[in-house]
Amino acid sequence: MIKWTILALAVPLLAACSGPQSILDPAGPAARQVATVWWFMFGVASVVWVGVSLLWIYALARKPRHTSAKQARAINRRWVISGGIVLPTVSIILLLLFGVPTGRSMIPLPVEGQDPLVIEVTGHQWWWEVHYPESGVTTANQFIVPVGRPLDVHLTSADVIHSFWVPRLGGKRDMVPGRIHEIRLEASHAGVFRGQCSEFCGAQHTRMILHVEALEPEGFDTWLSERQSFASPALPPGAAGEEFRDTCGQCHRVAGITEGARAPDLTDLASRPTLGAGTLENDSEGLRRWLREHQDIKAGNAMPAHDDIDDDILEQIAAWLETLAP
Ligand code: HEC
Ligand SMILES: [Cu+2]
Repeated sequence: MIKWTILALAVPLLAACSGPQSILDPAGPAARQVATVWWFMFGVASVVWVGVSLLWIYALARKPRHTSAKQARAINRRWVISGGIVLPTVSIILLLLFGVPTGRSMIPLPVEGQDPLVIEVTGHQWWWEVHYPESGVTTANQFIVPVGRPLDVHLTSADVIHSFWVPRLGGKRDMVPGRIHEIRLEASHAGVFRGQCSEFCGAQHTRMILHVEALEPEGFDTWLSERQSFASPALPPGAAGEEFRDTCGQCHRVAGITEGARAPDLTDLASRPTLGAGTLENDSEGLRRWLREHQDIKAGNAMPAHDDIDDDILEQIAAWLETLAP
């Protein structure tokens, strides 16, 4: 019995503390503070739970004592004042002492000697647009950042309210149409993390996943400059090229080729790990499945089914899309 109880208690502790999306496995200063607040609250709640349980057992076990009505009133008053006023006041002050600096660390205030990198992220139903204004680079569904540099993330939405949250980097913020919210984050070591839209935004809200990758500063500079200097390969000749320019290009941008602005920028498509915001692996099979079956796989997404396009034309477009990698 005891063995099973210990095992049952151990499972959540072992299972939930690591992983690409765990707040208990922080990968940056803001996230570390959030985790500290969490552990503090967990500790206090555990003490309260044990304390209340002990009092409860004591109350059940002790012999009833006879008190006069006056004494009973005094005891009641003592409980109301200590449990109803003193205890909450002290706990809330303690929580604020932890919570306020944590919230403050995610506000993009100017800090001497720091040069934050601005990244603009726009939520769409149901994908992420990611833009680096200083270098003019745009990508989608991936958030690539340098290690050790503060990031000022400017958040907005093109349609409904979404919410940006990369638990291992720090707290979340809503993305509201017509407004720009800012949050300061930082990655303290290289690695792959995961973000997820955290405000219900429609049928495919669960398939709005953000691939987050922190690179060492040199690696990040290379990543950016490769994209700045990349010349997109020419469209396939003939009908396939025309189809892409006239249909797909209405929504999708490919630098130097099409200027669509309603859908993920495809300029560095082949270098991205997933398709449809984390829906499919971006490999040769995944790409072809996306082009043919995306309305079955991610029903209702804003890309119309293209059943009218011949298989061999779509195949030529797919083969060309696979060359879009700096
Ligand atoms: C009406 C606008 C529209 C048209 C036309 C359109 N798309 Fe899309 N496309 C989208 C949207 C919106 C998404 C994102 C869907 C999502 O993930 O929710 C998308 C996603 C994609 C993706 C995955 C991108 C990624 O990073 O996940 C590829 C590849 C793609 N489209 C290729 C094409 C091709 C090829 C054509 C032409 C045959 C085309 N699209 C036509 C709107 C469009
Ligand atoms: Cu959402």
